[in-house]
Amino acid sequence: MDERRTPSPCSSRPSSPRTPPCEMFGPVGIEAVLDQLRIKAMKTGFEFNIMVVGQSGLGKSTMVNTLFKSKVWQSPAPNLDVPMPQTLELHSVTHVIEEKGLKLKLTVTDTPGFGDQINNDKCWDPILSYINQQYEQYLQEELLITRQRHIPDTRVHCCVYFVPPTGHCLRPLDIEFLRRLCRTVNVVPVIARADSLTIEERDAFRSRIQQNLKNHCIDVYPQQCFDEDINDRLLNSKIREQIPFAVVGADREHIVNGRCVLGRKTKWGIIEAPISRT
Ligand SMILES: Nc1nc2c(ncn2[C@@H]2O[C@H](COP(=O)(O)OP(=O)(O)OP(=O)(O)O)[C@@H](O)[C@H]2O)c(=O)[nH]1
Ligand SMILES: [Mg+2]
Repeated sequence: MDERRTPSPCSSRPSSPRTPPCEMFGPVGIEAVLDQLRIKAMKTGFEFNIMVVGQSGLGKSTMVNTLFKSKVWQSPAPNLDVPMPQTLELHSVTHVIEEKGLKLKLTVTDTPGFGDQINNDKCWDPILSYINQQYEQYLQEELLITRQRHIPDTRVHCCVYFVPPTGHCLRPLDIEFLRRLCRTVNVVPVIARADSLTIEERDAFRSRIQQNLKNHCIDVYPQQCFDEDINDRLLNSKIREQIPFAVVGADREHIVNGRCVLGRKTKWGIIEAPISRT
């Protein structure tokens, strides 16, 4: 049988130097969607905004430097041994991180510590109003008829809440703060300056905090709505067991066995920041 095929529109059209031939676009079908999404996500990149909140002196600014292995916040004279200055106003720093072709625009918002006033009533107001302001700004942009193709996202995606390492339980101020914060944003509570607790103290403190969170209906991240399937449920329940995470911040490097490590020097040795250096 003489099998004559109708030439496809692509093959009949002479390909101009600007239009790539059809095969360059790859397969067209449902199975290509994942690849197309991946290519688009690689091109656009991601935005991630973190905020650190907690009482003054708990190591918020230091932790930001530890997490990103860089001086996101600089001391005024980095070469002299000057300690990190107290954070006096809410401010953000943005870095674009690129790894294996994937771009991440990371914004870290440091906040002044609260809780050192005689009257700490409404000390959450400046932080909550900042978070709500970012939602409002984004919404207003989205509502415009001629909106931008890419709306800059300054909404806080994750708020790390520093709990003081008292070893007892959550203080009434933390409970009040967390109750309000959790209604507005994803909260990840952490036990600050965890090097001041022994392992047993830390574990007992963690279970008391978990109980406090439950009793006061404080819904921290990952909330139940993230348990979409059995795998998510398993992973999230493992995370929930570890919450609040114990953290130790350090922004100095030490020489250990000829190796330069970022860590906190204590009487008993150096606690190394567990993220591998790249
Ligand atoms: N022992 C111990 N000290 C820490 C830790 N993290 C930070 N510090 C020290 O605590 C002091 C205060 O740290 P900062 O990072 O400025 O604390 P902050 O929470 O940003 O303080 P404010 O800006 O006042 O809110 C500094 O001397 C840090 O070196 C930690 O994990 N353990
Ligand atoms: Mg600070």
